[in-house]
Amino acid sequence: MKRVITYGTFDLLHYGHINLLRRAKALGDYLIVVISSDEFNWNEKHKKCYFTYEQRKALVESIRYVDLVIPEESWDQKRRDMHEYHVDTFVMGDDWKGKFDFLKEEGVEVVYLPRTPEISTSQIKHDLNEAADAGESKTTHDDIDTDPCK
Ligand code: C2G
Repeated sequence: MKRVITYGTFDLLHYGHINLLRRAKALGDYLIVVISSDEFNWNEKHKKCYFTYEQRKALVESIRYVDLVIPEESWDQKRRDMHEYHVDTFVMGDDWKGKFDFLKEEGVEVVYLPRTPEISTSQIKHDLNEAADAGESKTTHDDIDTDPCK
C-alpha cells in the first residue's frame, strides 16, 4: 500500500483544495492530510481561520480521497511524520516548490503539484467583502420564489 501525505490549512474548503487532494490520492492508495491546528495557524502562519480545526477536520474527513486527518502543530514535525506514518510520497501545491525537498533525506518522494490558479481562501474572503461593501449581499427571503409549482 502506497501512502501519501499532504499538509495545509484547508479553511473555507474550495475546489482548489479538492483538486489537490484528488491528485494526491491518485499517487497512491492511502492519503493522510495534516491540517494546521488553530494555534499553529495563528502563531506560525498569522492566519485567523473562519472554521475551527475541528470543523476543518470534519470537512476534509468527508472527502472521498481522504483516509486519515491529523493535526499540524509545528513546522518541524514533518520529518517525524514521514516515519511515524510510513509515508512513501509527500505532496504539496507548487506554491511550496522546493521548500520541502529536505524530506527526500527521510526516504520519501517529494511531489509539487500545480496549484489551481484562480481560487484561494483569501480570494474568497476578498470577493465576499467587496460584495458586502457593494450591498450585493442584501438578499431577503421574500424576494426568493419558494413556490415549487411556479
Ligand atoms: N492549493 C492548490 N490550489 C489552490 C489553493 C491551494 O493546489 N487554489 C493547495 C496548496 O498548494 C496546498 C493545499 O492546497 O498544497 C492547502 O492549501 P492551504 O490550505 O492554503 O495550505 P497552506 O496555507 O499552504 O499550508 O506545512 C505546510 C502548510 O501547512 C501548508
